[in-house]
Amino acid sequence: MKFKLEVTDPKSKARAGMLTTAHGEIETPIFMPVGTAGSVKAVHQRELSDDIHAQIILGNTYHLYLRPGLDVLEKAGGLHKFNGWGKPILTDSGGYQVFSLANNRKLTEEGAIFKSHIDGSKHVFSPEGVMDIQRIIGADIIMAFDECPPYPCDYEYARKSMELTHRWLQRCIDRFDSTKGKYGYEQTLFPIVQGSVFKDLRKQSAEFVASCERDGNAIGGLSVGEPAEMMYEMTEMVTDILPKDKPRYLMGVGTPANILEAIALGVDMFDCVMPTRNARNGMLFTSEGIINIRNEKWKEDFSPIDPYINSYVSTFYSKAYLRHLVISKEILAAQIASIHNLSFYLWLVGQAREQIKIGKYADWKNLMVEKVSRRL
Ligand code: PRF
Repeated sequence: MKFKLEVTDPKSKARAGMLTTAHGEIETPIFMPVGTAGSVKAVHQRELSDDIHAQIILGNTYHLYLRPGLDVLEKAGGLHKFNGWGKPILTDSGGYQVFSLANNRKLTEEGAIFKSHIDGSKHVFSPEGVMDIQRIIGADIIMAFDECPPYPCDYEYARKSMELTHRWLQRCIDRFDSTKGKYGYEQTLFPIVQGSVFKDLRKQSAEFVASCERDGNAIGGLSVGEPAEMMYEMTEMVTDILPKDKPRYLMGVGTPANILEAIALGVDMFDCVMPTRNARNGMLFTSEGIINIRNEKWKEDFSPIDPYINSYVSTFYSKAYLRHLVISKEILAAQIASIHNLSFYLWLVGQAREQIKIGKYADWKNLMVEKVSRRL
């Protein structure tokens, strides 16, 4: 995998770059729609590429391993062939999902033991196992197996957890580097920085991750309930240490404002369930601010959802019609709202990239954060 850093903003740490994978190029900064079980909820593949202009999507090891399972995925020729998404895919390693979804989970030096949230069956995830699974899924970018400590957590817990994540990372690297992809194309492994909200741990973790010299690096353990200012402070400490010539991925972040702020701190890649999950509850992100479409206020507002977003649904459907669909619990509501919100997120990072390229990101960001955070 290749990363070309194209431009750095003069008044912030924002960067524009180009990531090249076996399944195509990714312009950074980028937002990656979450396709947990191999599908971005309520959105089909042609909408993802042609309407939303997604360049890479996410899958989850935990979900895909449990269902449809590795036999099916391997027989299909990997996830790209199985779901028909021919562009890049990144998979999260499963540790985070085991802790948020599985039952009876237990952590040991070896890995995580858990019971499936689907049928209660017992499973073990180890760093080695999770590398093998992601090889079979066939993601272009695979994530190291880590522990994301809860917030708040005490210093000793965070330190021990970080040290375990580092030992697991070494095991991930050893396994990954001694195996090959199943389908003849290159895959790459991103390590994950942890350390909770403790500065010395974050520094230590970022230095360890940087020393692994992988193609890209991730920042985990943030956006787990800590104040936004703390998240930004930790992010900046870490981006100051991670190599400049490799992409940085801030996992599970966030609101439009969070993304714009983190781009200013030197982050290149993001994923979050927020645009799709909140869409299904009637929350819309627009270039003018945030809308709760269930609100009476939109009942007779026949203006487009967002005239500035160049996806078909954003300009074709009115707020009043979408409100009617949401209130009536029509399936189409989830589809339109999800496509719109994802189109907005991709538009936002695309605008950010343009502003970085003309050297005006910092000032634009300050205006835009205010705008996209407004409640309409
Ligand atoms: N680790 C992994 N996946 C994640 C996180 C993490 O810390 C987060 C934290 N925001 C989201 N997804 N592996």
